[in-house]
Amino acid sequence: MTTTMFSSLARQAGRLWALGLAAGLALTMAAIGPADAHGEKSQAAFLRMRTLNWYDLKWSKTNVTVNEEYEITGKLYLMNSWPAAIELPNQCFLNTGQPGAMAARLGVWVGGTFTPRSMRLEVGKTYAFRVLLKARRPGHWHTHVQLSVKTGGPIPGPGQYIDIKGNFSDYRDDVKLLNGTTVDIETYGEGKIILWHLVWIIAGIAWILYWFNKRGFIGRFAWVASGKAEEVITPQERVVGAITLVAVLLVVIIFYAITVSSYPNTIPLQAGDFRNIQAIENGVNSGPITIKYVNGTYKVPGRELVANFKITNDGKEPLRIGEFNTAGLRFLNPDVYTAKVEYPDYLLADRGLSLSDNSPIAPGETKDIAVTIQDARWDTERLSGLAYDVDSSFAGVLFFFSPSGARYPMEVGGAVIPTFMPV
Ligand SMILES: [Cu+2]
Repeated sequence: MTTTMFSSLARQAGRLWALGLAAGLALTMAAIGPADAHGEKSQAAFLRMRTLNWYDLKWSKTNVTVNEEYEITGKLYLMNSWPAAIELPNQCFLNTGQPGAMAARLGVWVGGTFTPRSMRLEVGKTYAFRVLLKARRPGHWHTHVQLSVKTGGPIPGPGQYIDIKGNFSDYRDDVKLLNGTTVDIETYGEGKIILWHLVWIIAGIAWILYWFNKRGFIGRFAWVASGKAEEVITPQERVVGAITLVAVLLVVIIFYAITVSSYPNTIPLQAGDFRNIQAIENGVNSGPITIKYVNGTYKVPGRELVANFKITNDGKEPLRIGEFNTAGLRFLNPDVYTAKVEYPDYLLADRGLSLSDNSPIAPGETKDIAVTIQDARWDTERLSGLAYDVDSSFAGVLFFFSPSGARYPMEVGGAVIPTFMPV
C-alpha cells in the first residue's frame, strides 16, 4: 500500500519536474534576442594585450548592399611579450570574426601572399594583411579580423559594425570552375545534399526503431557484456544486421562510383601550411628610439595606467608620443592628434593619453617621461583584469611622431603594481 502510494507520488513529481523543465526551456528560448557582440571581451586581458597588436585598421565600407564587396586592411604585429601560456604562432589562420556567415570571405592576403589556409608567423614581426569580403545576409553586424593561433584560439582584432542592406534571396556566390563553367556555390548541389541527408536520416531512424523494439541498445549491451550474446541475438536479427550492412556498403560504393564518373576531374581539398610570409620593414620597433620601462602602476578605481619610461631619441628629428595602442584600443594624445580620427568609438579614447612632459624629445636626448593612460574603456573593455593576473603586466605599442610626418611604433610593456583604493 505504502509502496504504491510512494511510487505514484514519485511519478507525479517526475511529471511535474519534466513539465517545469520544458516550460523553463521554452521561456529561455523565447527570451533569446539577437547576439550583439560575440565574446571578444571575455578573453583574458593578458591574452589580448600581449599577443597581437592590430593597427592601421581600415574598413573600406561600413554600409553595403547584398553582393557588394568590401575589405578590411591593416597591420598585425606579433608582440615580443607573447605569453608563455600560449604556444608560438607556428600555425595560425587569419579569418573574420562575425556573428555567423554574414559575409563570404573571398580572399585573404598576409604579407602579400594569398593565404586561404594556415601559415607560420613570427613573434617580433609586423605583417600587412587584407581580407576581401562579400556582403551576404542583411543586418547590422559587428565584424572583426581575427587570428586563430593553434592552442591559443581565435584572437580578435578591433570590431566595426557593417550594415548590410538588401535581400538575402538576391545573394549569389558565383565561382568559375576549372572546366570553364560557372556555378553559384550558395545553392550548388543543394538538392543532392538534402536528398542524401534524408536517405541516411530515414535509414538511421529505421535502424534505431528496429533495435528499440528488441529491448533497446543498453539492455542488449548489458546482456552481451555479461557473456549472454548467444541467448539474446536471434538468427532473424543476424540476417537483418547482415542485409543492412551489405545494403549500406553497396549504396555507398555504387553512388560513389556514379559521382566519380560524372565528375572525372576533381582536385582534393587543399591543405598544408604557408611558410616564409613576408613581414614589413618599417613595422613595430623599427624606429630610432631606445625605450627603457622603469616602473608603473595601475589604479583600478581610476582606470588609469601610469608607466614611467627612460626614452632616448637616436634619430635626427624631434619626436613626440602620440598614441598608445593595446588590444585594439587606441589612447590618443590630443596634442598630437588634433583632427578627428575615424575608428570605432568604443575602442577610441581620443583624449586617453597624457605625458608628464609634452615637449618633444630632441635628437640625442634622453628623457624620463611618465605616460598616463586613463579612460573608462580600460574597464568597459575589461582590460582592468590585468590587475588580477598572475603577473600583472601591461603591453602595447607606443607611437612616436616626427615633425616631417614620420611615425614609429615601438613595443612597450612590463609589470605594474595595481592599486585598489582611491588615492
Ligand atoms: Cu564584436
